[in-house]
Amino acid sequence: MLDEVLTLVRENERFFVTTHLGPDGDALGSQVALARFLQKLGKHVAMVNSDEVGFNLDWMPGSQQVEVYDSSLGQQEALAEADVVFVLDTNGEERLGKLGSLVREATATTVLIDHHLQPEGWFDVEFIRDTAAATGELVYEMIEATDPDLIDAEIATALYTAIMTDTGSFRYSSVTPRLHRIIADILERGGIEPAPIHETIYDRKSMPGLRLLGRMLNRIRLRYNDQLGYSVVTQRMVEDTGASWDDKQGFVNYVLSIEGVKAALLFSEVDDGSKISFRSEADVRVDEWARNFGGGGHRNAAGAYVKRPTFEEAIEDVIDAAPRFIDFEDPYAAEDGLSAEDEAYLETLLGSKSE
Ligand SMILES: [Mn+2]
Repeated sequence: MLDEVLTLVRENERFFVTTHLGPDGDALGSQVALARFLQKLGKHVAMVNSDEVGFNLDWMPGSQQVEVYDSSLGQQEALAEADVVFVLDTNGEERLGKLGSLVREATATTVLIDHHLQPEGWFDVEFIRDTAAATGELVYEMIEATDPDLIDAEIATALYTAIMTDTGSFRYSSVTPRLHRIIADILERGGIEPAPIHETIYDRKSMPGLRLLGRMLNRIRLRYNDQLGYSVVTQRMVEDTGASWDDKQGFVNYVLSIEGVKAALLFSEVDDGSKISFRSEADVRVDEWARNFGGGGHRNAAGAYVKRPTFEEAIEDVIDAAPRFIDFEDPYAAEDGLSAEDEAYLETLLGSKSE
């Protein structure tokens, strides 16, 4: 796996690096870090994505070199002439957008570097580990195994952002002592401060985005003994607040943060149904549930696009299916029968009826 990828890096000159639609911190950070690493080895690198870099990440050094795919001749040549194509942070053709089929059919060796479950089978080489906290962790391992001195401020900033954003600022169950040692190494070698990165990512909320958050919070509903929480972002809510769809990033985590809620969903209205974010506590899995609706992801964070005639139908179908994938505790059934008090109470009711 890793050895095979490093051999490909050593023995080739032209690389094409891409990542998924709506690139998040891990996607973009991994892409920028890998590209700069390759460039420092004297390689020729093209970074091309189907989607543009969002405003919350456009500050990242190196992100300006990422091109949006527009089927220009230059981009087609970059792909056609590449020896190796790296696909980062997603393991499926569809998630690559317009580039998906082109990458899949490319003559280059396609290499998957990713931490999601169940990759599609068309990659030539895979460096994947679903227990990795972020794709950035795997990119770090590539650089570390080659020459850790190559980690400069730009690579460090990109990798720190990748790992920080994919671990909810180092608080998910994927965070280990080893990951903290990697972070320490990244900070020391890059000579960078973590605080400004946190501020830039988390303290740049727009007023319309906060208004949208307020509307979303107001619409949280609880089901299954208050152990499932869900809310919605409708097209109307986005229009009314003047927010953008990007603003709903992280919203689902507010729903999951409710005490007693072990799984949370955010339904985003689309014309033909709903896009859905699934989140769960560490010992609860949502990936099978998402997969059942044509989606996928991690154990505790997954997504799906459910097509239905109406938004409401999509919500209903997914919520109704919940007990097939999650064990909701019923506080009454969980007890060993009824308490003496309950028995006595029932007897008075039954007694009065039969009399
Ligand atoms: Mn990731």
